[in-house]
Formats: sequence, structure tokens, C-alpha cells
Amino acid sequence: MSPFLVTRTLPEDATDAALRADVLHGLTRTPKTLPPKWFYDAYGSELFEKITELPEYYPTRAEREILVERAAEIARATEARTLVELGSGSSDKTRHLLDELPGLHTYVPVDVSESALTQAGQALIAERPSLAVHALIADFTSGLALPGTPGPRLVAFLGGTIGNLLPDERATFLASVRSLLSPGDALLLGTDLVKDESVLVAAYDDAAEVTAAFNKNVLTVVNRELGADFDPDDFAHVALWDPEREWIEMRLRALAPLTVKVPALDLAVDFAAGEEMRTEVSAKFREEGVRGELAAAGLELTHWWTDEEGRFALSLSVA
Ligand code: AVJ
Repeated sequence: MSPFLVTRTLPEDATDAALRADVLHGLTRTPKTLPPKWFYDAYGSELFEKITELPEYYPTRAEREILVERAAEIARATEARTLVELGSGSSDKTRHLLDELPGLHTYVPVDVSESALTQAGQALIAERPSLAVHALIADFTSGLALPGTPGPRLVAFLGGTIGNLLPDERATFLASVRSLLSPGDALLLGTDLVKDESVLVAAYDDAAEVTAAFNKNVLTVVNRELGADFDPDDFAHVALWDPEREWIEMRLRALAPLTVKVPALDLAVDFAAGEEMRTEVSAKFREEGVRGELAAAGLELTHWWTDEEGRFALSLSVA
């Protein structure tokens, strides 16, 4: 049986320090913001799994359709011996890829969640005893170092999560991914595409209100971790399409004037009635935009695949 290694490059207390910094910064600026990465505690991750099964939330199904359809082609184009997956979570969709990569030697899932990594890693090892798994507990948005595994390497960043980054953050992120790649290596990137506003808004404001619960869960996370006294019922879920910037924004709107205390930060924050706090940006893309952002980071787009309905794209690019 091949080894299952876990390397932590993230200090144990990094998460706590980052949450404090994000909440302090986000609640004291105008307009107020909280970054989307804090949605994903155990309950938030469960809610996200539910979102992926909603009739309105098409991205997960569309991306899986492309992966199933194109996995063999991706394997032929890359001949990858190492698959690095950024934000691997449960490594669910990755299985389609793993099954089609006959020469694969090592799988490197990268995530901030140690529990997700160990669970997914153990399961994979059991299914594929010849595969080496080297999990990295790391924040892939800040300076990643990869283990010395055999090339060619394929770095996968799926789910459309790149859309959670603002344009300047995307540029920094893509440049840092580029710096990990040697000649012959490739990046497989999942991007949700611009489409009809009603389809986009419904995907982020579903009838069963699962996304509303997911959005409000960030308040529960801040309550638990920093002793804050947010009442989720004081806020309404808002999802809107910004046609200039071509992104969906999720916000929480205060239903009445209120003051929230955050004891761990020695902070009291006032909300005006109707005040909206931004909790997520989910950018939607076009082929030319993706090609341009990749090129700006020194990556050349070589393949562009969409689902049958043209809702979502996977792109392959090389250094
Ligand atoms: C996991 C970041 C791709 O932006 O669509 C789902 C998260 N937010 N519903 C997305 C999300 C609201 C999702 N990503």
C-alpha cells in the first residue's frame, strides 16, 4: 500500500488569527463585508452540499457533466503523474479524473480543512492502493509549496471557486499557480459562465431557502468563534447580479437598526436599518476573459470545454 502523508503548512492558530483580522477589517469598513471562506464550518459545508443538489444550482452538475465527458481527453492531453487539487474538500468530482489517469502516481489534495482531507484521503487510498496521497493542509491563496512528486503535474481548481476572488486577487492567485508549474505541467480550471440574469439569481436565491441559511451561517460562525451576538433573524438574504462587473453578490441586509457586539475584538458595530453587508462575490466568466486572465499570468489556454447547455466551462492551460 502506498503512503498517505499529511503535511501542515498552516499554523494551528492561523485560522483563528485570519478570522479575527477579516472580521475586524470587514465590520469596520464601509460598506461592511465578510469573506466567503468563513461559510464553511461543518454545518456550512453540509448546507453547501445541499445547495449542490438544488434544482436551481446548476454549476456542480454542469461541471460534473464536463468532467465525465472529457476526463479521458484531459488525461491524454496532460499525461499527468501528479494531480494537485486546490480546495479539494471531499474530492468528490476528482474521482472521475482519477479513474481516467492511468499513469497517475500521486494525488495531492490541498485544503484548509484537515478533517475533509483525512476523510477523503483514507477513502481514496482504500479504493486505489497503488496511488500515493500526500495531503496538504494549506491556504492555497497565500504562497503554496508543493511536495517533490513526479511530473507532469496537473493542478486542478474546480467548482468555480476562482469566482470568489476579486479581479486583483485572481491575478495574484493565477500568477502564484503559474510559479508552481514546470514545462509540461498544466492547470485545469473550472469557471461558471455569464448567462441569463434570472438563471443566475435563482441559483443564489433558491426557493427552498437553503442558500439563505448558508449565507446567514457566517453569522453563527462569528458568534461561536468570536463570541459575537448576531441574531441571524435580524438579517435578510440578498442575491443580486452586477451586470458591469459580471458577478453575483450575496449580502445580508439588516432588517432594523441594531448593534452587534464582538467581545473577542472588543468591538461594537452599528447597522442602520436596510444596511447591506457583502458576504460573497461569485464572478461569472466568458472565454475571452478567462483566456486573457490566464495569459496575464503567463498561462496559455489550450482547451475550452463547456457542458451541453454552455453554462459552465473547464479550461486547460499550460505554462
Ligand atoms: C463553492 C464558491 C463555487 O460561488 O457558487 C454557492 C459557493 N455560494 N451558493 C459559488 C456558493 C452560494 C459557490 N462556490
